[in-house]
Amino acid sequence: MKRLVIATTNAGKVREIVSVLDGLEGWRVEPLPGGLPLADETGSTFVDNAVQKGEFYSRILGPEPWVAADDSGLVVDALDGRPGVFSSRYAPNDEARNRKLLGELRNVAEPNRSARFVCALALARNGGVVWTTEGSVEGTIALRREGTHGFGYDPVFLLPALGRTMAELPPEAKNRISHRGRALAMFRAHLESYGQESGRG
Ligand code: ITT
Repeated sequence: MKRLVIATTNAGKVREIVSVLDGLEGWRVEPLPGGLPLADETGSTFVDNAVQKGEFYSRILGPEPWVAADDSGLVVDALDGRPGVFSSRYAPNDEARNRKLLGELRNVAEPNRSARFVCALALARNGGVVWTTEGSVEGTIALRREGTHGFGYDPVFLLPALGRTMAELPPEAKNRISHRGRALAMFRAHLESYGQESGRG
């Protein structure tokens, strides 16, 4: 069995990643051990930051386990792409982040509230990234928070085709259409090919 450590400190991400990678043949999926330092996130793209996290945690965890790192966030067109790679640093917690976002968009009319979630994933081992992928999903910023599922900006991210926010979708439905779900589908397929190879450790 190969070990895959999910290198994120975000419990919402862990739930989604574990649920999509569940039952992956040849792999044992594990959370990040507690008490580790936090990786720097100084890149200007989601992929850059996922690579930084992957390199950092796979160096700390040593040569054996594989490491999956996730950098993700919300890109709002009316804010010239903000909060983008600064999504987690936009305000101190989810509630404050959503309040600040709705405040910044107070005077922005519905046709101009377009946005997307982006998720970059990096697969790393022994300090080096071996593969990356990215997924995204288009939506708009709702006028108010709706829904209790998910995490982060989900209550304010409206999926126009469904007429619901991401937080109104049950977890399986979010995983089918979300930025992370899309990136994870490719990630899972990639891991399946590694899992079938024998003798690669
Ligand atoms: P790690 O770096 O340890 O993975 P983090 O939460 O700091 O944890 P990021 O730097 O990638 O992760 O920040 C992502 C931000 O974007 C964070 O504020 C999330 O709440 C938000 N975000 C990411 N994916 C999301 C999703 O599926 N739904 C809602 N918000 C999301």
